[in-house]
Amino acid sequence: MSDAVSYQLKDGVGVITVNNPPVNALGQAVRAGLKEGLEKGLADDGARALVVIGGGRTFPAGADIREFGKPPQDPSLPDVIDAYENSDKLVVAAIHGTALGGGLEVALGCDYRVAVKSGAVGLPEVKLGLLPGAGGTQRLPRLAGPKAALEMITAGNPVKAPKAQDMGIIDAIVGDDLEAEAIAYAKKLVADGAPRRRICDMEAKAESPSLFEEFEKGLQKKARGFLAPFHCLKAVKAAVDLPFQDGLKRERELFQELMESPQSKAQRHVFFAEREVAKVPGVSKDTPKREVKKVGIVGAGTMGGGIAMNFANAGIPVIIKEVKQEALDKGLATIRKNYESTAKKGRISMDDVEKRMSLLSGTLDYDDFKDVDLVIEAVFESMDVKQDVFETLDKVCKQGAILASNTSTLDVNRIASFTSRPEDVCGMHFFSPANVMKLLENVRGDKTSDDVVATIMDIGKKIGKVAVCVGVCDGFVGNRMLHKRQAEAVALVEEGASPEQVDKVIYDLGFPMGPFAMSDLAGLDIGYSIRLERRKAGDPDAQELTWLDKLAEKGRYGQKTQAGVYKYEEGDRTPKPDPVTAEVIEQHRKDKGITPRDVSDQEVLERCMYVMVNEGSKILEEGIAARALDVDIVWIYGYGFPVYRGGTMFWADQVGVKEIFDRVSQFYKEQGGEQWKPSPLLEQLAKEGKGFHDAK
Ligand code: 3H9
Repeated sequence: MSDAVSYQLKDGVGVITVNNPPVNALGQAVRAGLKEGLEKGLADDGARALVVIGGGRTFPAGADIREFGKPPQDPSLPDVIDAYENSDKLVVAAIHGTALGGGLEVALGCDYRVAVKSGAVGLPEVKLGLLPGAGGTQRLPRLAGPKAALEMITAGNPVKAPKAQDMGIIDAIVGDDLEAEAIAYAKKLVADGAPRRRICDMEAKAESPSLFEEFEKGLQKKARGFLAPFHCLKAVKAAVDLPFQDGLKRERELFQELMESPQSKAQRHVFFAEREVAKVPGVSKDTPKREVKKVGIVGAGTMGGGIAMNFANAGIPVIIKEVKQEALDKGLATIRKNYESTAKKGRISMDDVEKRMSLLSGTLDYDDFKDVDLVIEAVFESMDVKQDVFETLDKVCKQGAILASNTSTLDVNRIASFTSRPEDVCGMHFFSPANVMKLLENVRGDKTSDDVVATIMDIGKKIGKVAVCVGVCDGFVGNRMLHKRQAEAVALVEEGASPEQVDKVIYDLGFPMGPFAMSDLAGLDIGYSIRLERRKAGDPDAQELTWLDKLAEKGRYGQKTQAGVYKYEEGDRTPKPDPVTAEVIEQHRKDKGITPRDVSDQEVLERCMYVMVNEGSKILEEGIAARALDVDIVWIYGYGFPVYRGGTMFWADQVGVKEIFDRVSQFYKEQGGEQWKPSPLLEQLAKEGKGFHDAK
């Protein structure tokens, strides 16, 4: 037998154990081993029943995703499961860890399922742009009912064992000595003469006649743009409408369609990219990490407070420094309010609120930072203010403390130069709201030491962020690209497009909102004050007032003043077109002597998106991001880039780098501007017929 699966007779029961670390994925060797294990068990006269179990940390967590897209190798997972379902001996699946995807499908091919209390089951294929393709869409509705199956399969979230037991998926929760408990359970079933329980013999009955129609309506809102959830729905419907074997056939067809779709390729890319970003070039598993037992935060404003919550949530004590008692009290009160509102929604208990609040303390005195291991500065974006803060931190913080800035635009190398220990200084750029947004751009300065980088990447994971390591430049990866898109969006409107048109094109691509709805959300005053600073500093690109600046000058700051690019009804965040904006734009065009022209949606798409790809390419060239996948993850977790398009650079590869290079070159010829100067990397890849993800 292969090493990946072993068979042993124990106490009259044949035990088939999967051993394929880290997650017992069902690759070819495991599938072959499972089949062989079953054959051995059936041939073993001493085995009255069989148990399937995962060795190590989990029951199989699914098919081996790395095999997808390669030629299929026998035996197929559906065939293996079919063999278990039709075995002559009763089979019990013994679950611990996470029985996911194909793993749960194997368990559904067994007669009974037992699990330890901490175990979980789920069909997360939808998150990879797929559907459960080894009978999951046909067996789960028969076992748990179509409604519950629809919910589990279209959302893809795991369900803890006790809930799974309530749903009928798990037959019994057993003690932690899982193997012994499962053997005992199997023996008892045999002794009691328990019947075989093939799920394929059961019937799936829709709970209501309009179940699928109503569910689809909900999906249209929740899963806009995604293909897989709708295919999942069709497959589950087949479990109700068709006999088992026909349903399996339908499931296979739908699965194949998804497997070949660009969406699934993109979502699988995101799955691996999300894990790969944690591996920072030059930093290995052996790079030492510093211990972070206590964190100091400078600034109790919206950002500082949000950052503090992340650490308290992870059980790490935080001390927050403010200048005035009033600001400190206000900051802590806001944090409490946020926690209480989460508790009201039932997501945490009031006990949790108190536990987390007890980890937070405030101070007006930097001396209280003497014992912190990490400081994150979240004060006003001004180099002078940062200088003050970092000079002080340098004086008060202990040797070895990490000094991080949450700056989104300022030069981290300059900030480091204000201290006598630039090797301990880095950026930790959180995204607003900092307690919600998953992205963390960890900025490595020229002198930041490797162990500091290793530590902040590790801390990012501990506080539940997706941390991406980036280099120093204006706006780092995300905002640097965003600024290019924003400038292009503003220019498109100046030339003749409407803000609604630009927003619709970007929304239709799958973003949660377009550039102008986003400006209204962030506040037009923010961009306006950044441009004022730049104007003062003599930046030639910021000398003229844009039409957005003119709106801001009228006090139209966006959602917070119920008027910005759009207008907003009281208590409603839906943007509505506003004639005032149209007038401001018209006057602006007149002032500049511009005759508006028709701008096509295709031009909006190309200019807003290709300018970002060109900038992303420059970011790669300069080594600000190490790999294209880092840029992808920044855009997915920081700006809502549609997951099913795989991130900016993955999307560019799917569109075709050559096509993008040609258009970028043309825009450069027609309009000039640094933003359209083709990046040499873009040009090189276009010439070689490669994509960003082929480049090393
Ligand atoms: C499926 O089953 C299709 C079937 O319906 C039909 C077939 C016909 N394959 O996440 P971690 C790697 S689709 C290959 O850091 P954790 C992962 O890349 C599948 N590799 O650990 C990483 O590698 P590295 C449905 C996999 O403890 C390492 O394992 N199943 C797979 O934070 C550790 O992973 C899923 O979608 C895989 N299936 O979380 C489950 N899974 O160390 C996907 C993991 O080189 N997996 N790896 O970076 C997960 O959700 C999490 O990995 C899990 C553990 C919760 C299991």
